[in-house]
Amino acid sequence: MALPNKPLGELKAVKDPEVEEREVDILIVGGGMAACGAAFEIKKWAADKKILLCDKAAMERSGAVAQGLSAINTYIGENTPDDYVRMVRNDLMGIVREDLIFDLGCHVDDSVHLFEEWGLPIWKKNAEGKNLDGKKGLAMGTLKSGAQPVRTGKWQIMINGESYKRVVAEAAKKALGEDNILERVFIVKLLLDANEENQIAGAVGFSVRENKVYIIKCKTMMVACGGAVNIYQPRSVGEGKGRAWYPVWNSGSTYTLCMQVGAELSMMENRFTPARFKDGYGPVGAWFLLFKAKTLNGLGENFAASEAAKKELERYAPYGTAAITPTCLRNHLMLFEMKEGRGPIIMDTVTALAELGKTMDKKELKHLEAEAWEDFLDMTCGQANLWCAQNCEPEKKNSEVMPTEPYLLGSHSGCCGLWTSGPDLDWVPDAYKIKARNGKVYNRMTTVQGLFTAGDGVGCSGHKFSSGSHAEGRMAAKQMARYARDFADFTPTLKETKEELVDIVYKPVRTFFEHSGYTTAVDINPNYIKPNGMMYRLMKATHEYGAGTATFYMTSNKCLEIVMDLLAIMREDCEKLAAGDLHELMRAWEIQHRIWTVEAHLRHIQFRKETRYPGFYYQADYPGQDDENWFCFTNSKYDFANDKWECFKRDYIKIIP
Ligand code: SFD
Ligand code: AMP
Repeated sequence: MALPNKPLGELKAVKDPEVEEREVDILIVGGGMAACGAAFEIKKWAADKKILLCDKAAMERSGAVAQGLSAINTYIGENTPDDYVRMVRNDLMGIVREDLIFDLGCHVDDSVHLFEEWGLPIWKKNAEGKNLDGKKGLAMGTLKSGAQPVRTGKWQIMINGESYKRVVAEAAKKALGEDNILERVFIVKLLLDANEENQIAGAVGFSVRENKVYIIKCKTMMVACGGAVNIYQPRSVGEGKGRAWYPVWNSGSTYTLCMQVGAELSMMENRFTPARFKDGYGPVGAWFLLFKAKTLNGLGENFAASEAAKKELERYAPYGTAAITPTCLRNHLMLFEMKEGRGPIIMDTVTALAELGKTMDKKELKHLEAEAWEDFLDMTCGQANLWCAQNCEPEKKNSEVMPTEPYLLGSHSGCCGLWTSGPDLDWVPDAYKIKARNGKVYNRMTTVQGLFTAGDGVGCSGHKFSSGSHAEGRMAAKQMARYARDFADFTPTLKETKEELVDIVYKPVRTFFEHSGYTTAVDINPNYIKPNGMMYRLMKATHEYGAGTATFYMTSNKCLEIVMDLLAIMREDCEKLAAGDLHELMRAWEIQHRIWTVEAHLRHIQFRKETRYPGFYYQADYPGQDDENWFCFTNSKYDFANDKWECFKRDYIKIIP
């Protein structure tokens, strides 16, 4: 007999799970910032409708904000939505959906005001211009009542955000009601309607805490499962394995779930490889913006201010020469230095803190140092641990910065995702509006009828961050309520039988039971592959051929051809995935979602014959930007029935001058 898969701790899977069938009007998949926004908003517009939210984890600590955050990166405040569009457009090298960005810019602050009302401490400026954090900030009143936030950059404000997600989840749960929420339920697949073409009708998933499959029918649905992490070999290996910057548990479900039912993807070639504190993945924003730190090359030079950097940036005008250098080009400059042998890149924390300290008394200086630690303790505590482990006091010792492995996301400084409808307003071009079969336009609906998304799911926009994702979830919720009302007569009907769906979801468990007795080592078996093994296969392939860190983010036609071949074989072999417990069953589905997502990413890179985002990735056969042929959106659609991908262009339309 083979040894049990995991001797302790995990819940063993059984061959025949219990099945629970539900029918609701509105289904929200995910429990992160966008889904919490939707959960908070929806009852106000659909009090009479049945609503259900499914999160694979526990909402208080799920998704990207699980560890908390130390800043809210999108707060419009004294700025204008037009200017917000210009900032996002420049950062994303020109090709963005200005309708979506403007629309978000008009609503995002309301979410921030709610966060404060719910108890999130937001730093304030006092009359002398000093920073007041924590409860002290409250003395100045709320943002809504006119108090001034502590701006780091033009758009970002500081918070004491260790419990940010708890605060937001609590409000979401209260508004929606615990009875309407299923936590620890992983959604595996979306289901189309049997009668209405291209209409969403439900989803199937399973509990990771009991042997139970959920089959949920709905009239309309939002998928907001965040971005994709661990699709490339992470820089953290060995004892550091498990650390990443973006949330390790977000596995591209948003993109895979939607593309598998035929939803159109957009700008999937775009990725985010953020510069982060090396090995701990600590974000750099507060250091650059709040502490005014500079990065130095290995020779101690402020390379970003050099003539060589200026020349390099001029190649990417007007973006490269704008007042704020786009995120990908900031990376590009770092990589330039490293490739020339002038690495590593160092964040000069010592000088930055010393400079700020010049105008401070002893107590204020201590507080400043505490803030430097709190920045990480609030959102990336592993980085603070690493500083401790390496005897690093940032006022005495500088730290290295390094671009990470690639992540796919649509809410931070990236813009991949689904092609969705813009708002039904007269200034929005028709090409940006998606009509349902009743002829009406539903904001944030994908090209599948009744299927909505938000946050990391909405492509071509970016720079929404936590606040914008929440606001976008609320916007989508309102539209779903409208859809559920407009299609009140629609009864979702599934194509698949209950048995067929259980067979799909529990296939890895059944494969395991059928074959695990064949060998003594449970992970090694000629009849199956474990998700862990598949994960290594995926990471090796993307790392080496798909513009991973192994090649300084460089790929080529030939490399893409090879990785496509490898992905096709992986997809074939996924039929033989085996899972002995419920955690492993989740891993089996996560890896499949990852493989599909990264395939879409690489197909888009293959299609776009230019290098639009130097610093994020390079296509060696097409270096440089080709505005004449590629100043457009690249979209794709997967035809599940015939296993065919189609990649095509859609026009970019400038709305804001
Ligand atoms: O410092 C399934 N982000 C930052 N935003 C800010 O406003 N300020 C910051 O300071 C930011 N920084 C930052 C950020 C993120 C991280 C990880 C760090 C630092 C370390 C970005 C925001 O957090 C991000 O933009 C939003 O959270 C995106 O919201 P959303 O809703 O699109 O994704 P989510 O919150 O990750 O939630 C995803 C949910 O889906 C669930 N899920 N549920 C069911 N079935 C499945 N198959 C599922 N797959 C996933 C998840 O459990 C989760 O609930 S800084 O770097 O700039
Ligand atoms: P990060 O910590 O890198 O995720 O950045 C947080 C916020 O600060 C985002 O809005 C970034 O766009 C912005 N940011 C980070 N670094 C810089 C920089 N060097 N210049 C301007 N903005 C930055």
